[in-house]
Amino acid sequence: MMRNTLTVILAGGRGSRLDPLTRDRAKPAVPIGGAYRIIDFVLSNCLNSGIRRLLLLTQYKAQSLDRHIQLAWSNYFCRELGEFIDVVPPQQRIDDNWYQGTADAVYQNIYAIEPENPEYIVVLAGDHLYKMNYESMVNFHHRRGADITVGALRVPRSEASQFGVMQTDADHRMLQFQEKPADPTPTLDDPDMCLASMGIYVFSTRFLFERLCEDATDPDSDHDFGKNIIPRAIQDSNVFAFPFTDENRKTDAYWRDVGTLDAYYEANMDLVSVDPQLNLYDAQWPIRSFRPQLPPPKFVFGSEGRSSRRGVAMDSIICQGAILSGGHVSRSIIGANCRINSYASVEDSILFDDVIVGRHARIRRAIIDKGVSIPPETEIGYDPSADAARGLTVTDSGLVVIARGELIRSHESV
Ligand code: ADQ
Ligand code: ADP
Repeated sequence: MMRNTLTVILAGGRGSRLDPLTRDRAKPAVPIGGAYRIIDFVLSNCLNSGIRRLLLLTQYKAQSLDRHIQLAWSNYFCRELGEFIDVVPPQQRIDDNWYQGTADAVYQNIYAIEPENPEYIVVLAGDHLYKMNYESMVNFHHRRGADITVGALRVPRSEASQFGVMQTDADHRMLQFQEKPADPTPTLDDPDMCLASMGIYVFSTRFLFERLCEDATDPDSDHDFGKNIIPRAIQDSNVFAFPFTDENRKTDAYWRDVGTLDAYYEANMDLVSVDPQLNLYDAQWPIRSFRPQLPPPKFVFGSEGRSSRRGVAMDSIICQGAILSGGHVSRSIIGANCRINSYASVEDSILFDDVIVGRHARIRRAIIDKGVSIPPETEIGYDPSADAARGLTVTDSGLVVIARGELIRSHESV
């Protein structure tokens, strides 16, 4: 079945709610879990599901993403066997517009899909965290003779307004679909839960092409799957919802759209927790990424005068090339090549690559972007209003974010 399938990954969203992490890079390229980028989860799902033909549609600040795909992913696909992962920026082949909505992004690439002649097209988003076997969803689509199948999971009704919300019959046929409704309709069996669209779809190719061409000439359309294509298809076509469950536990499975800084932070903290919902150490479902040639992480005594202190890390992920020389790290992610110097402490934080934490610096509940240097004695995250006063990003929950290139001065020198 997967041989007859081509996959399109939408990786063009702006991710503005993740600012400043998305100031220089697209959301799918934002680092996560120390050694990964957000897009690695969806691409690992593709590889683990047997998907061999992939188009990745980019649009916004794609340089970092593009480089990551070349380094980490292109080697897995053999063009001579008809396999590929192609990164496609908007090429204005059809008109002078960039991609307008998600449906338009696929429409503008019909010319690249058509010669491949796939029976099914899987459309995915490049910025979700989950583990899913897409083959089960394509099989479900095929067995029901569907035109469209939408990935679905149950979410609390209080959160449902940010999603497409569906009603289905007992055979999962979709009866109703509302894109981001203010007053979402709950499921029949639980008034506190709704069935939400994961924004991932399987289409029968001929059906999709017909609908995209029709939609392209509609001046009233936003050219969006959730707003236009799906609601219209329900009226006259076979549209189904594929329930995404944890196949081992038969429960709702882990899925996150890490749209905000707080959601992004929580997803990282899950990865370092003792019993994570998203397990990176699952040999049955490997999550792959680019592995730079770096020495292993090192933990050493740091010293000052006649005293010394162990470099220690607990409940943390420490990446290649990092050196903890007398610094203490707990419940944190330490990126590649970081340095945590003597008497420094890092708690509940995420450090991207190449961050230097000076002696006696103390960091709590912070996200620190690539290459930032924290001077000795500095405190970050202990007094969020002082952090905001020095121009750092501070979220409502008091999480401090330091952007790339931001110069940090210690409190004393503010
Ligand atoms: P949204 O989350 O609002 O809703 P949307 O902004 O449409 O998602 O983006 C979907 C995906 O496409 C994202 O991965 C984004 O990066 C990418 N994208 C957006 N615009 C693009 C463009 N012009 N070109 C290329 N890529 C683009 C959707 C559905 C909802 C569903 C949620 C689940 O519409 O019904 O509930 O996803 O997250
Ligand atoms: P990543 O941090 O995601 O690994 P890169 O280091 O490749 O990505 O940088 C992504 C983009 O940001 C590149 O276009 C690069 O030129 C730009 N960039 C790098 N460093 C800075 C900086 N200090 N300020 C602004 N832009 C930068």
